[in-house]
Amino acid sequence: MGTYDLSQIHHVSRHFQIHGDLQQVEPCKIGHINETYIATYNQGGTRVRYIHQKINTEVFRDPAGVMDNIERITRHQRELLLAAGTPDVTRRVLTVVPARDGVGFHRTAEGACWRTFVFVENVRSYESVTNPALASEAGRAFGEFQRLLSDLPGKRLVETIPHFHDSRRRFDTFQTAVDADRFNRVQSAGPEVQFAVSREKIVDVILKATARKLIPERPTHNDTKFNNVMLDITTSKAVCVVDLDTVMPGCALYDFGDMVRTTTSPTLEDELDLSKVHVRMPLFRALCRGYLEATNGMLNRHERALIAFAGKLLTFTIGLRFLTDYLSGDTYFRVHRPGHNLERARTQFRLVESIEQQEEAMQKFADSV
Ligand code: GN1
Ligand code: MG
Repeated sequence: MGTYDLSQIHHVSRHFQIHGDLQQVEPCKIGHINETYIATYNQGGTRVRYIHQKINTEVFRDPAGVMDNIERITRHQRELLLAAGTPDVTRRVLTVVPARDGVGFHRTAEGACWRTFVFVENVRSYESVTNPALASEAGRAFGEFQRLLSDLPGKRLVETIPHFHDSRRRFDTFQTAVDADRFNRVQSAGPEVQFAVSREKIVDVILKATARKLIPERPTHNDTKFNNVMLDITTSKAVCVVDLDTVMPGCALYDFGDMVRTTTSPTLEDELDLSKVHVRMPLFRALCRGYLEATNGMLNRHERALIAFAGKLLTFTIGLRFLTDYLSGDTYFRVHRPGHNLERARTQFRLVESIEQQEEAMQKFADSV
């Protein structure tokens, strides 16, 4: 990010249906893909804030499809919450602020795509989880998110990144990057490459169950990192879920798996001290209970039987993506230092090992909820 241009944001902001004077802009550094800014406006003497976000169109090649999905799902969730009499609905679901021409995003003369959301006040996110109550909130938030989409009317959602969680493809892309070794980095990633190759067989398990229709397709979030849950600053209760670009047809287990990856270890995803990286069972239990209670019987028995496995698979697959990006010259995930993607991969793989050690106990707990 680094280079942001206030006058550019001023210019962009004028294209949205906002009735106020822009006073201040702050870049928000969370997230590896899009550029996000928090903008403060004076609206009739009151301070109001909005999010302006530049969509990474290298990653999201169909921004109109992305925004169409987001407008549909947020509208549906808002209607359900309103019908249930839920208070504070503009904090519970993101609100898209359309461009002046009524479209969900604005394309600049240079081709950049920007969108705007109402800023949700008095919330914060965390990069890691410190106690079971927070893990439970994560499970509840994403579980409820999935449940509120289970009866989404209308056509199938757009696949905003085709094959996003296709672990077989992710593995094959990794293999191709190893074989090509365009950046001469395979040698520096010996143990990680070895690790990935030795786990190849896990990549087909959920895909096979899906192909056999044992596991259904559902509208899912697909990027259920803990920092995508906004928690109330005062109560620490989950308020809403953000980062909706990858909401599309998917598998509930992938969402759960990414929650395991990002809530059960005390560490960040790029922790260097691998001795600290491990699954804390009390956090897993809290997460799992929160999620299963919020989805409220929605999952079938095949999905439920793969709860712990999903944690392992997702952690492995994200590790594989970091490793592949390292081997391919760091073009996808934003890096903050040389070797960053390799470090991230190493941390994910350490967590995979920890899940392997506790997988049986994790699944046993899931079966008991
Ligand atoms: C990316 O941008 P961010 O941090 O929300 C990535 C996820 C990864 C995650 C790893 C569209 O998400 O799939 O799990 O990094 N999003 C995309 O931290 O690729
Ligand atoms: Mg994301």
